[in-house]
Amino acid sequence: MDRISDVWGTRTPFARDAAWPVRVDTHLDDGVTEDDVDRWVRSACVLCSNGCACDIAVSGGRMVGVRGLAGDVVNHGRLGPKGLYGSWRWSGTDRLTRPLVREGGELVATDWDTAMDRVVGRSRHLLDAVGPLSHGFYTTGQLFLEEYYTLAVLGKGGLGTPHMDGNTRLCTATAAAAMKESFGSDGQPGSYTDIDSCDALFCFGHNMPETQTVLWTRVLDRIAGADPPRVVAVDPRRTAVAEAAERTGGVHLAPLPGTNQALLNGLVRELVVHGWLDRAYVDAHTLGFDELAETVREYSPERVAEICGVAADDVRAAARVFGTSDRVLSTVLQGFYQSHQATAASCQVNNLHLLTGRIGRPGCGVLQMNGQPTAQNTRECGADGDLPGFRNWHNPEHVRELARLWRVDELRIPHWSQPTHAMQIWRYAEQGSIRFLWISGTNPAVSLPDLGRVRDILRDPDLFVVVQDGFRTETTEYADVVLPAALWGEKQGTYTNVNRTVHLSDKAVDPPGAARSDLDIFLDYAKRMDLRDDEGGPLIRWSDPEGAFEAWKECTRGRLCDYTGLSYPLLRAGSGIPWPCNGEHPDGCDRLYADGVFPTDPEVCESFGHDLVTGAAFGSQRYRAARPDGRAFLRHAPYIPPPETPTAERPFACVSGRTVYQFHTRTKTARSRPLHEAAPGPWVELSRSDADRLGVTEGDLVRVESDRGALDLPARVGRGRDGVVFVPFHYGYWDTGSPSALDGEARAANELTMDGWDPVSKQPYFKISAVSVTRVSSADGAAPAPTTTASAPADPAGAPATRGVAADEVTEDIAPVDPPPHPPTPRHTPNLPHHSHEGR
Ligand SMILES: Nc1nc2c(c(=O)[nH]1)N[C@H]1C(S)=C(S)[C@@H](COP(=O)(O)OP(=O)(O)OC[C@H]3O[C@@H](n4cnc5c(=O)[nH]c(N)nc54)[C@H](O)[C@@H]3O)O[C@H]1N2
Ligand SMILES: Nc1nc2c(c(=O)[nH]1)N[C@H]1C(S)=C(S)[C@@H](COP(=O)(O)OP(=O)(O)OC[C@H]3O[C@@H](n4cnc5c(=O)[nH]c(N)nc54)[C@H](O)[C@@H]3O)O[C@H]1N2
Ligand code: SF4
Ligand SMILES: [Mo]
Repeated sequence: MDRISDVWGTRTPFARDAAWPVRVDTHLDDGVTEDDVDRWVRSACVLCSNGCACDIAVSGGRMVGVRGLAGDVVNHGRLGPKGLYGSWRWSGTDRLTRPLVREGGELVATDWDTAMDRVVGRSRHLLDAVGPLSHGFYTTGQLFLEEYYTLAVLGKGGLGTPHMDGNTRLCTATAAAAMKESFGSDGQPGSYTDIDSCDALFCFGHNMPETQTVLWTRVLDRIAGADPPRVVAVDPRRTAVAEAAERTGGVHLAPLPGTNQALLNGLVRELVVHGWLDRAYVDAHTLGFDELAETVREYSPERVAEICGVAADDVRAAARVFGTSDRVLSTVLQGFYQSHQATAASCQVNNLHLLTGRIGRPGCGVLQMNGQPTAQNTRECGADGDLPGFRNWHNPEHVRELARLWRVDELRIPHWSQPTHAMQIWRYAEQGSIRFLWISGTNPAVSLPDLGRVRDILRDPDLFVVVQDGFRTETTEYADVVLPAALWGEKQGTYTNVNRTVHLSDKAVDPPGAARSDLDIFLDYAKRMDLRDDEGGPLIRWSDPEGAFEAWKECTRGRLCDYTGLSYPLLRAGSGIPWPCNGEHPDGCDRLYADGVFPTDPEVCESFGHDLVTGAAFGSQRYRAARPDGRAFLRHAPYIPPPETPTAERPFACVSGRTVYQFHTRTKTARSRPLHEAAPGPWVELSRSDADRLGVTEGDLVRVESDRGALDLPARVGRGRDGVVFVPFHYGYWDTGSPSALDGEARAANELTMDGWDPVSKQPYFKISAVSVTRVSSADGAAPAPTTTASAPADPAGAPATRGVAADEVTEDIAPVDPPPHPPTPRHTPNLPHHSHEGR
């Protein structure tokens, strides 16, 4: 198979409630056969949150291929283009193999002692002179659980700085926030197995076909089978979800960027007006119905149509699909999380399910999606602003639990104010109160909004910058110290995907040169800093991944994310296992909240909630007074226009996002030839009639300009809605030979984006910039945008078809074994008080 042209591979249709057939996808390096493989090493892909299990082929001490794991609950053997080509084919290329330190303005190679002496020297000096608030840690959603937990303990229990967050703030902060607001805690209610049973699938701002390709394969196989689900797409672009909506008798709603809350208020209103409600469920298991009904009253389909730029009848039709289908599954991602009123709109999706009682049973689920492969663990482990184990920083008993576990004074653990979110960490660095910034596993010089400002902050000589990565990136070029990290396949650890499934990834090969795992780097720092507990022993008492995992299990005991029933041998034996997994539920739990009891009890919950418009925290007293007692919250908010809307001068709304072949800032996928060649450079997508009006034809160079910056990009005359342009955010500067836009041509989408964020989740707005678009010069060929995806040209003959080459072929083995059974859905979610809501 050519899996560049055929992104989702061969159909294996299945009927509702049947088992999704197995299809094992294998890709080996050109010229390598299965006979050449010395060992297959158990792992899971780390190029998105789907968490597809795989085995890594090792030959002669090198990774030479991957094979999907037939018996895994997540992928039933399948892999997508990034999993097949992106996770390993860069190995042996220009990796960082030695630490680098800045000497006379230049980065020069050195040994670990010299590099760590500089890190520890600056750290000690600042702790003595200024205190822990001088330190900031900006991590990722791409390390392993053991690494995050170690980082969280050293930062929160050791140094005592509240300035810890991840790029997960840019990614899944809203998923966590929406679940905390509605259900009382982070933790995915639904399951991927809901795809097997649903009658309708709603994708809210989620281009699943390109960003969770294997999950979409499961959807396509349902659509191809008996009793297919109807699909509803909520996206201004004509994605493959929108095409599926047309094929299945569903609806494509293409709202103007930033108007989701108006649309969702309209959908909620339709449910109320038509009585498509489960009153018994609402009465027994929720709070806030009257306030919600009052808030949505004024969002008639006509008013929504006017605000969102959609047809009123389409709003009615979409609501009818939701209201009248037996089982509905919803997914939510960046078209909501990175847009305006992110948390408010994502909570409305939860409301659609709570109002209709469509939660906690097969085919009925909400997937508040993640993006990055291990973002779930950043949040669980508290390497971001959260406290480990979904603990509530506002609850003194939760803080005391951690203090006991870590044997430190509870006052050492920062909980005296709201944790510092990523954008605020960068602000403190800009203002000079943070003077030590340790960046691990992320490339902010491409991925943060308003890049001109980010470069200014990183360039400040008073800010000591440590960057820990496997490659030189745009960001390493601003570092004082660069630490070479081992990557996937070169280290051991676990991670958890969107639907709570935990996988173990074993070490397949040695890291290149002197590169070390992030775990070893953090442990080394803790040791050199001599971080101790109050008993005088070392604060961190583990020295390898399994030891860290065992320590983490204790931290989760009795919490919703209970890992105590898991172990490395158990995870290595079969497939991934979804938490909670403990003595009572040794096989894990497929979905949560089957009994309609939610973790909203004040002693259990992760947050006391917020006003969705201002972000004001409700606080313990008000929360307790509401007597949630295990009921979910129906949160509500009016629609408010986005901070930036098109004007006469900047008449287009610009959204940024992804293409199937590239991952983020391309540090891996640009080094994989098949993926690089499928989408080798940036472009801007215009609708056909906008292009006509501007006199632009396919491939013409156009200038896209916002109040922050300008990009000159080749135009794809595409299929999106009028008034909206799309720019992929993947393309930075390292492969142009210059590390930043300063000495090269600007091409990163984040030259355009703004410094602003959602009031509750603090997630930045990447999907709402007002821009002007002007023609610069004529085409020399089509834009370098793929033709297989949402970026396909309006005129199918307008650009050469995206395809792979024979050397990159993939083998598919269809139905070699029976599919794995679904994990069990327990009647009660472990560790929650068993409230009875009868007779309330
Ligand atoms: N191929 C690939 N896959 C990936 C990644 C990758 O880089 N490449 N990254 C992973 C990560 S970390 C993440 S977070 C996910 C992201 O996965 P997605 O959220 O699916 O990806 P995006 O392209 O960022 O945005 C999705 C859609 O939001 C739409 N949109 C923009 N503004 C609005 C709006 O105001 N309202 C609505 N309703 N829709 C809007 C866009 O048109 C776009 O099609 O993907 C993961 N998977
Ligand atoms: N305009 C715009 N901007 C966006 C988005 C958007 O849609 N539009 N999306 C946002 C989202 S959702 C995300 S998730 C971010 C992603 O943004 P980034 O996190 O900056 O993107 P990556 O390219 O994945 O950077 C990860 C870095 O970690 C390194 N790395 C990988 N594995 C390891 C490891 O095991 N250890 C260490 N130490 N390093 C490792 C990689 O080489 C790479 O340099 O971008 C955000 N920015
Ligand atoms: S869907 Fe995600 S996890 Fe699965 S193979 Fe593709 S990139 Fe990897
Ligand atoms: Mo993300």
